[in-house]
Amino acid sequence: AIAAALPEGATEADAEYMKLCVKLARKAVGRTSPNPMVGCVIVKNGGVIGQGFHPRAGEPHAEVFALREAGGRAEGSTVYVSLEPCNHFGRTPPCSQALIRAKVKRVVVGMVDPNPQVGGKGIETLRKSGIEVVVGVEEELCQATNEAFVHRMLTGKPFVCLRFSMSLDGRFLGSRGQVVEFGSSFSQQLQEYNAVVITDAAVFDDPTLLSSEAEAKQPLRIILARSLDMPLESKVFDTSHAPTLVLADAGAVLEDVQSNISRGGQSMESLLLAKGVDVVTLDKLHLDMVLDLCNQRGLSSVLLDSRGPDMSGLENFLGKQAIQEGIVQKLVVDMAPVICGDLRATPGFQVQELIKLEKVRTCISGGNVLIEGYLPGSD
Ligand code: AOF
Ligand code: ZN
Repeated sequence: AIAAALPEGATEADAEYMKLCVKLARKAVGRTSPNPMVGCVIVKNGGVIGQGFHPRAGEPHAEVFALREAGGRAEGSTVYVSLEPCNHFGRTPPCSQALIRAKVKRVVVGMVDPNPQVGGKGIETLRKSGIEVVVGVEEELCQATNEAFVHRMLTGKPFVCLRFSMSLDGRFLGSRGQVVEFGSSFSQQLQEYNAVVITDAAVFDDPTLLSSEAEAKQPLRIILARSLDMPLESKVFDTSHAPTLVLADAGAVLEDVQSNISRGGQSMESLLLAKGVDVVTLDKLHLDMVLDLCNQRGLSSVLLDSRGPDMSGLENFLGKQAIQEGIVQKLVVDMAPVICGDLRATPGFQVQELIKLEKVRTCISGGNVLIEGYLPGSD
C-alpha cells in the first residue's frame, strides 16, 4: 500500500498510532449510530499509556476512556484521536475540556468533525489553550471509517449502499430459481450497516440476513412487502437474533385480510406480530419513506440487498428504483462465475447518462469478483 501523505508536523509514528485508533474505533462497528466510531490512544515516552473507543451513543467518548486509563500520567502526553474532540455538551460533556484539564501536550486528529456543533471548534479550543494540534493524519482512512456518519451529518439522510450479485451474462442473481451463495463479503457487510432491506420476493430465497462475524451487531432487517404472501416460517421472521420490520403496502394488507382462509382466518399481519415482527403499513412503498423511517430511528446506514426477479417474473424494483432516484452513495457488486440465462433478470437501470463509479476497489472473494465504488457526488 502507498503511505498516505502526512500533514505538516506529523511523523510516520503518528500515522501508525492513528491506524491503531481506527482499529479501536472499529471494535464498535455497527453499534454507535447515530454517533460515529471513534478511537483514542494516549502515548508518552514512546509507550501507550491509555486506549479507548466510543462503544455506543449515550456512553462516554473515546477520549474519556483513554484518559481514565492513563490517569495522572496523561500530563505532557500526545493524544491520538480519529475524530476531532468534541466541544459541546451533547449526551456527554466536551472532550476538549477533558484534554485541557489533563494537561496533555499534543493532540493528533484524524479528521475534522462534520457535526456543525463541533466543526473545528474542538481543535480551536485546544489550540487556544496552548496545546499543539495536528489535523489530518490518516484522514482518508478516518473519513472512510465514518462515511455513514459524515453523510448523515452533511445531508440529514442515511448513507445508502446498494449491493447485488450478478452473473457473467449481466443478470441479477438471487430470488426464487437462481439462488446463489453470497459468501463472506455479505456477512461482513451486514455488520457494517444499521439496516438491511430486501423485498417480499427475496424472502423466498430464505436468507437470514444475519452477519456470522464473531459478536456482530445485527442490522434491523426491513422487508418491503408489495404482497404479504410470504412463508411465515422464513428465517427472516425469526426475531430471536435480530429485529425484523415489514413495511407493507396498504393495498396488500387489505388484500391479505380479505383472503386469509388458508391461514384459518388469521391475517398475515397478526401472525407476524405474534412472531415479534414489527409491521408498518405505508400508502406507497417508496424508498424515500424507508430512508425517513431509518432516520427517525437514528439509523445512519442502510444496505439495499437487491435480487433478481422471482419465478412469476415480478421484477425486483429495489435496485432499479434506488439508482433511478439517485439515493445510492455506494455500490457493491458481487460477480459470480455463473451464467444465469434468465432474460427477465436484467437490472433494468434507466439513467440519463453513463454513471462511472469513483474510488473503485476490486477484489477476489472465493471464486467471485467484488467490485465496489461510490456514485459521483456521493461526498
Ligand atoms: C468525540 N469522541 O468518541 C465521539 C464524538 O451526544 P454525544 O455527547 O455523544 O455527542 C455526539 C456527537 O459527538 C457526535 O455527533 C459527534 O459529533 C461527536 N462524537 N466526539 O470527541 C467520540 N463519539
Ligand atoms: Zn467528545
